[in-house]
Amino acid sequence: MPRMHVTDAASATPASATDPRGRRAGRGARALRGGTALGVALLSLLAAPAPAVSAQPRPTAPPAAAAGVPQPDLAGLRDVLRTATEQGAPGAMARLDDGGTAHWYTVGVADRSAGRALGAGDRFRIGSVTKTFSAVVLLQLVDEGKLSLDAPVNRHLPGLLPDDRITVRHLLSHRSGLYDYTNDLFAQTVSGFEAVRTKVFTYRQLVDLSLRHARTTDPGGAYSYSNTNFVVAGMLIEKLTGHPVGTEYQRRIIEPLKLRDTFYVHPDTAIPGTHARGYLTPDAPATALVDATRQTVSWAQSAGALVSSTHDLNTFLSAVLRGQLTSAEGLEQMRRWVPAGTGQAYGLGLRRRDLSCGVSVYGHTGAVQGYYTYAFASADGRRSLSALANTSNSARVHATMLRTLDSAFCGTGAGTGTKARKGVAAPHERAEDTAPATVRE
Ligand code: REY
Repeated sequence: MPRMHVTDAASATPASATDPRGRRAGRGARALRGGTALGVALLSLLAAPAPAVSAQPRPTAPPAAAAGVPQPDLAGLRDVLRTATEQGAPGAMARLDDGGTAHWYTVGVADRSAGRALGAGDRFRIGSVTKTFSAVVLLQLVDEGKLSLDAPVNRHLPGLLPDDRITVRHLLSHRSGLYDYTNDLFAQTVSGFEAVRTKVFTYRQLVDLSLRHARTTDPGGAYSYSNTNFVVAGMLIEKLTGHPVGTEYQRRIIEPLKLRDTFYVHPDTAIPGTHARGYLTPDAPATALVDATRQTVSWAQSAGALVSSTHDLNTFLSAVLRGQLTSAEGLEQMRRWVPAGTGQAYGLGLRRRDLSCGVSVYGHTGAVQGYYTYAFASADGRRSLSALANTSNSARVHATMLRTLDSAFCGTGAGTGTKARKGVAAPHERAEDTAPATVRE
């Protein structure tokens, strides 16, 4: 169990608050040590307004609370994280940004061997939230007149796909019918992971793995989540810009938004700076967690290999939804929805979740070995919630972590407090943002 460490800076002012990314601690921070077995850190401060975007300046409205969204249930949010650690996650954390006010909570450990408590500024692997970054880059290329959403992919990548009718829009909305090769790679969780941990794939090798299988739909048919789509998206980015995807994330998103914790290090296996280690849950019950921190994530690349932090993810999603990274038309395209399971829809690299209280939130989840990531914002981008559990392949932890959204956007009305249900995810939730066959029951 993590050592007890509670920090409460709820009344801190900007000048005195502790920044979770490691800036100075001030007089507002109050450290309490005591007798419970569980570590909980709570910090809350008035944060600076979102940074202006330098590459594509857009008018930035002053911070204001999200419109039409109930007050968050902060105690419920903390309880959800605590539950995730009780269910086997070594650590869990969340950061909520609401119209200029930030709250963050961490529970448990970043490193089981060292016993280091999870820090609110710790970096982690964000898995498929990377897809939203890739979609934004492609929508910027559309804005620049270099790409049309309804153009056949093969126009830019001649002969790559077996059907000329597959368009860029089909890729970004998971309606290409391209089979998800990760079904095959990770049918066996731990051995599958170890087989690719240090591998470096070319994009084409990943596409070839997919094309061994029949397609799942005709082009433009029903939504079927597939990493293959966003591998092809990465190929498009590289073909159209002449640069590696990492360069384009950097110059189009990371630098303009001043995201100091966001990195595309593929094929390096290390996460730069202070980070949470990731612990993969094996399929066999009562087996030891596997430290999966070091890996190339080459099996995902532009579909899932970015590293980030809760701070940066909130900044990013808020910027996406406020139209700071694309034209208004580009954002509108991202928010053209296709059905994607009960209470969910998918746009272009963006998921909509319709919560029990009637509020819809927009973002993505991510699952790479050792890391479950959740990054969503209100329609106006004014409230954003990013959360991490440093484990994966656990349907229970995933179901619990999804409840961070109810706490953050539905408030106490959602029944997310200590008495809330601790069930498993519904089938459509289990299949979210991962290859259907890689989902653990
Ligand atoms: C890959 C398997 C899931 C994860 C996937 N991830 O498609 C994308 C994402 C990039 O972020 C692995 N599960 C786990 C298994 C199950 O191996 N047999 O949970 O770590 O959504």
